[in-house]
Amino acid sequence: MSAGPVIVLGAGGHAKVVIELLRASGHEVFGVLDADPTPRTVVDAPVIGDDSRLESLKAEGVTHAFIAIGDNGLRLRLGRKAQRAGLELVNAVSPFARVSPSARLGVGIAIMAGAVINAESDIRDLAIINTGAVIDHDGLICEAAHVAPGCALAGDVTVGQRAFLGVGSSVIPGRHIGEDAVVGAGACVVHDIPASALAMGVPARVTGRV
Ligand code: JB2
Repeated sequence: MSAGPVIVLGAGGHAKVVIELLRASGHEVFGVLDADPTPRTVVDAPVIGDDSRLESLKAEGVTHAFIAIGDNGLRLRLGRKAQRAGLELVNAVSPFARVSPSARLGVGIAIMAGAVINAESDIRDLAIINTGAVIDHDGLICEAAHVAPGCALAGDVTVGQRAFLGVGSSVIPGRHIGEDAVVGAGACVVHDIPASALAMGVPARVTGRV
């Protein structure tokens, strides 16, 4: 399914994965904008400038954008900026992810290979469901949250806006992760985690604020 030419923001590691996902779904990647506009390629896509190009891209026939930046706050801000410039945010969903037909997806979302999103889950704008992560039924992943590779979220888990769940972490059913919270790699969340908390370990304990 092709939605028209896509501009990708960000030229780092995340962008490499995203560009390959977009191509695998039939999208044409027009080019990449990065804070460092030095001409180069990212998995063969050319860096064509920085964000000052955003406003003029519609006139060049670009219709869609994808924000391929891991920083959750920045991704959310740039996503809204691209929308204000008249670009639609496209989703980058691996053909090897399994997304339930009853799941709801926002826009600007990355869902990597091996991810599983089960029934009636709600994945909001600009979230990342990374490689091999599992969101069981009725999950709510809020705007610009990032569920890192290999995470396992049981049913009814909520992840707040811009929160980050580190690689291989897990969450028992029904727990809430507050907005902007960070859960360390391999942690096991058995209690709710407050907003902006840093939580680590098994079971996860709040060790500070981010
Ligand atoms: O305001 C900006 C901006 N700020 C930084 N606009 C644009 N268009 N680009 C910006 N950047 C660029 O984002 C930097 O110049 C850099 O090229 C890129 C970030 O690359 P980096 O490799 O540091 O991180 P990443 O966001 O691609 O990947 C992180 O998040 C992923 C989800 C890493 O932690 C990865 O390991 C992770 N898989």
